[in-house]
Amino acid sequence: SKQHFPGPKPWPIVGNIPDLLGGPGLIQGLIGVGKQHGPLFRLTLSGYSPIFATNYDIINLLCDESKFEKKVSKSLEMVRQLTGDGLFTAYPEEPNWHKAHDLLMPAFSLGALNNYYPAMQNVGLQLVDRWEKNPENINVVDDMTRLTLETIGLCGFGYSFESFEKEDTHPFINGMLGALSETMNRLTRPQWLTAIMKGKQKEFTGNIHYLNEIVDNVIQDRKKESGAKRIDKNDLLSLMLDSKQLDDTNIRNQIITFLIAGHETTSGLLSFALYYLLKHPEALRKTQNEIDSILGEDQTKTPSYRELSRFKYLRQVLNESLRLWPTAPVFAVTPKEKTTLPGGYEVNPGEQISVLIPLLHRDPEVWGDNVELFDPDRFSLENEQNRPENAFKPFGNGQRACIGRQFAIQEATLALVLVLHRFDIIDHTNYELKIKESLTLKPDNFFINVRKRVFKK
Ligand code: MNH
Repeated sequence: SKQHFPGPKPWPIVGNIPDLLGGPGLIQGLIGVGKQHGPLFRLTLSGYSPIFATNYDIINLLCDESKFEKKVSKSLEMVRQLTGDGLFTAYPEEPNWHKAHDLLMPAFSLGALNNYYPAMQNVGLQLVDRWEKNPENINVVDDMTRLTLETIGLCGFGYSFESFEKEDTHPFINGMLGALSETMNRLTRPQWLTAIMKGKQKEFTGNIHYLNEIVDNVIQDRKKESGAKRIDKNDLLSLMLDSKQLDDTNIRNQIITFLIAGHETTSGLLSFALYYLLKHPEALRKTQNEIDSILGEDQTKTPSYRELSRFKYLRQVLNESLRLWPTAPVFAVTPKEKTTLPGGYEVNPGEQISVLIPLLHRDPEVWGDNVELFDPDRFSLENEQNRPENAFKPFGNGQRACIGRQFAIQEATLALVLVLHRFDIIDHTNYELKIKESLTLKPDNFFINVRKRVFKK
């Protein structure tokens, strides 16, 4: 028989919005509600009623691509105003998704990534340079964002935001963050209120026009470059232009997509990983021992592209950080046909079912009793082999999973190798983790000192 989904009782007019707000953010609000009302519940938000899933058994079913497909969720629908039919926000049936996916997948494969390695190395060295010159009170999230933004800008379309040369945030980024934060605000702000906030509307469309203009100029400039000079630019933009498969608007959408999807998530990962290493000296010691054993004591050495795969323990640290704080914490699916979920709950095609990844990653059935403990050994080869599939989903699911995952892991590995080979990290503020939400999750107000490591003779 048909069952009503459980969930906190909605208030008149405002529904469950008060259950989510008032705390540190929407996602942390959802995690709180999920712990109480999971594994499956429904909320009434402004104009829609999404379903949420929190445990392994249910999410494992939702990952079956013969029965469920990606849903462009209400929040992605908002992001679509910036990214249109770019990969991340394209509807499953949109032809441009397949076209762009087939074209770009090979460019993100492990084999192709060594193209970008020189640029990644260069940016990584700029980060450690900065820290060498200013070892005190380092704003970790800011500097990691400099790193990831430079990297995606250079590897994606040969553009430097000059993040390491300038203290101020680049206007393009301010525009992007401004537009993104307005999209997030609109999720919980009543529609009638947005409709009368003319100033906000103007700012929002102004930001979007500005982003489009900058990116369109980059595209036009590249088109004007001739033969050899252009072929020389072995980046995603040249690939898209030379293939002649995608129109200019779609290329613009892909570039803005890579900037949005590709920089905050990775800088969040790097910041959480440093946070956990700071608080777990044993894991830090193991990580540094691994780095030293591969690179030796010469701190000017950078790992070669092929050496990157040897940092196995560091990879476990990254995975364990992504387990506890998957920086893109939600993805949504919808059934292809009317389906009944465990417990007798019926869902129709088009309905949004959101996977709360941080709770999946804390399901004791998979991860044991001590799920809050940071323990990179969970990702030892043996433990990985014994874990059921679909239990670890920081990059989403199936054909709509993250196209940039290897890119991100490579970038994060290289950056942490360079940092931890050169520096010890010091918790001078006795930092207590607080999480800041935008589209993604990041440690809030997180500062460290670094000290040059000296190898004993
Ligand atoms: Mn990424 C999709 C997480 C780094 C570009 N990414 C996704 C999804 C998750 C995700 C989750 C699935 C979303 C959904 O189902 O709605 N991404 C991450 C994380 C990191 C990350 C946790 C870093 C850590 N992503 C990157 C980088 C890039 C990138 C770096 C680009 C350079 N991601 C994408 C794109 C998609 C995506 C593009 C959409 C893919 C598709 O649907 O075809």
